[in-house]
Amino acid sequence: MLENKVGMIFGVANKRSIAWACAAACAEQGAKQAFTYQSDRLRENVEELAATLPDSLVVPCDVMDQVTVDRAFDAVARKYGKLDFLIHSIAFAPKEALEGEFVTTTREAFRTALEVSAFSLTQVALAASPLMTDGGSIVTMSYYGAEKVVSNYNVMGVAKAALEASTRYLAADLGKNNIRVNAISAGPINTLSARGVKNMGSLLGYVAEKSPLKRNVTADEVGKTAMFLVSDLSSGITGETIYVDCGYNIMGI
Ligand code: 1JT
Repeated sequence: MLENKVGMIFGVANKRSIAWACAAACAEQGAKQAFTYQSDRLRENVEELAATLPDSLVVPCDVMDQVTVDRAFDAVARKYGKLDFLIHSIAFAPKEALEGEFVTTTREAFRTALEVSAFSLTQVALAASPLMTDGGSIVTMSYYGAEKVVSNYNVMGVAKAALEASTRYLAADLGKNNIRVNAISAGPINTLSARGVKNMGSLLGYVAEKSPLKRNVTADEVGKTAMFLVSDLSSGITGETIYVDCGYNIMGI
């Protein structure tokens, strides 16, 4: 399904990362992929994982530093000469911002969360578009806290709302270049990011009980949906937020 396609994956921290599940699903379909890592702390992890896939590339990229973003895309252009898809699976907010009340969010936490988690999509879409000469597909990760209040998710919910709106505006801009932009709204998954969150265990249990499928979604299921969204199977879909949450979002009382 993805033979002769080149992808760029942002957000692998370890083998449990949603970004890694997406990369594995795309690799299974024959894609070649470049991986970015945010800091030296993550370099070895990402290099080890990428080495298990054929013809991969690993490059540093911190979205807070535009120079590193430009360099990462230059490295992809040099190695592959083009880009067909991009998976954006990065978010950050200071730990204090993900507990207590939203009303106490500081200017600094707000700026950081929105810059890393939402603006970065626009940043990488702009850098990717000149390499997507044959059209392309961009996929980002959102969460239900973007549209309904989820206790403790706080400023990340605001950032994900901005991310989902950005998905629509980018889809409108880039559609003329046959570049599609979509978001996956994933149910909660126990990744490294989620690990730092208070009461994640009880949240996972609550969501599993309330969802139609009576379980939590897996990173693998999110990965398969990302593979669909970057493949030609989804050629008519852009600007959407697709739920991969075992149906949780459809439930009322
Ligand atoms: C971040 C973190 C973004 C955790 C995230 C996230 N998107 C989803 N999660 C899991 C989650 C977190 C909370 C939650 C429900 C799900 C942590 C690092 C910063 C970026 O609230 C009940 C807080």
